[in-house]
Amino acid sequence: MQSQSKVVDYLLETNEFDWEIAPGKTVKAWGFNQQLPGPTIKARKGETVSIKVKNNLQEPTIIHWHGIRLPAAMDGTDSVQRPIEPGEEFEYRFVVPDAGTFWYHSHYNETVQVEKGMYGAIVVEDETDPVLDDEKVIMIDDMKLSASNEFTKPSWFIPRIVERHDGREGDTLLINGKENPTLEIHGGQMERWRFINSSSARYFLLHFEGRQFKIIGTDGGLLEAPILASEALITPGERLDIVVGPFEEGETFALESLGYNRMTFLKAKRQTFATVKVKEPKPSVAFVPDKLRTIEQLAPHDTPVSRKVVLSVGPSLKDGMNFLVNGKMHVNDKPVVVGETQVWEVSNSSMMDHPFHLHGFFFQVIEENGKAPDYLSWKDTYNLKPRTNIKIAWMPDNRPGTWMYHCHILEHHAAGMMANFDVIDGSKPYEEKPATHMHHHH
Ligand SMILES: [Cu+2]
Repeated sequence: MQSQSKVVDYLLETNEFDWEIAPGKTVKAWGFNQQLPGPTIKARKGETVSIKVKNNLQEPTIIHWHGIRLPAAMDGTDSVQRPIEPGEEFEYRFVVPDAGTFWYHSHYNETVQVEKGMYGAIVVEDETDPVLDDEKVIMIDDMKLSASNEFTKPSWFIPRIVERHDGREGDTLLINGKENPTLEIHGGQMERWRFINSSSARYFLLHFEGRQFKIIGTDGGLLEAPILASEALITPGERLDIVVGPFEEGETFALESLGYNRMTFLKAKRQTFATVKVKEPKPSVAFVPDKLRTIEQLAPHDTPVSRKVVLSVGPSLKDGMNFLVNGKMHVNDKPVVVGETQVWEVSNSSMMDHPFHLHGFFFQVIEENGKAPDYLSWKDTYNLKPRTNIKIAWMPDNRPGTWMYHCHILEHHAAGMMANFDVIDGSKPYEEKPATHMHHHH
């Protein structure tokens, strides 16, 4: 048993640095400790993590710990802290209460900072994890680069509204910061692969040229039972833990994304992100049980709805299109009370997909378009197809403060599809906040 009081220390220094994404192809990345992705933060469930962030960029930053159920003050948004100015240091300190795959990324000027590489993985382990022969963290990203490998923003109206509408997608496809890397696995062995979609807007429809794998976990840790699949959608912000193998020595196949139509102007096609090579065989100790854990349902699917959240788009003369929550941009939503189960209906009335992300809490999807889901899971990011509505249940536990939800297509978030709300202690008086402050960094 690990001690509950153990503290795991990290120092993350943000910098601009040269990063070679392929032989002879170097970008001016922004990131942590001159690595892309940044260092993987590793801890065991229940440990305390102390992460000092030293900002060596020429502009402020804030770091968000996506999926960690931490205190509001540590969430890393400009609603709960002052930005970390150039030259400043800020210590994030929190307990990691859940095992699973999480990630950290800039939450300030994020359409620029995340695109340039300001992200990394967080892996929290527990003794109840299934035993595999090895594991890999696989961070999916893409970059939109000019012919001279520079990050540029479209300046003309039409390309600008395409990027605002679709989100920023690029032709430079990255796995762990590299173009078409080789992933190796021993013949006869089984590994846990922890996928994290850290791209601005790319929908990743995982496929291994038809080979089957087992899905064992989602955003909030293990499922109740493994699910056999040959493809799985991972939208921006989401995580998916799978078990791959065993394969035969000498096998080579693509880690690819099938085309997923999310109703963008630019259409997605089938693309290879990495190549998997199977090396000489080794004995296996892997064991994936049929029962991984129990997930209690938070609320029956016919529970009355306590709040409606409508994601939509509206016209904008200046920008072509605005992205809205309940008809407005950058919203302050009503508070929720500690200990009161929330059942929200989240609907997408637009004609494109949006991955809905709730900060700081996991939810269960208890209904989608009127039907109970096939299986329960803990989620913090869930994709809504056009004209779809979901019912989610979640519990605001005793972590009062200001939180937020937003679309995880970063350009949609920046264009208004976000809301702040408070979690409040019901025994104390609540003071309404003044009108929303805007979060624009142009
Ligand atoms: Cu969106």
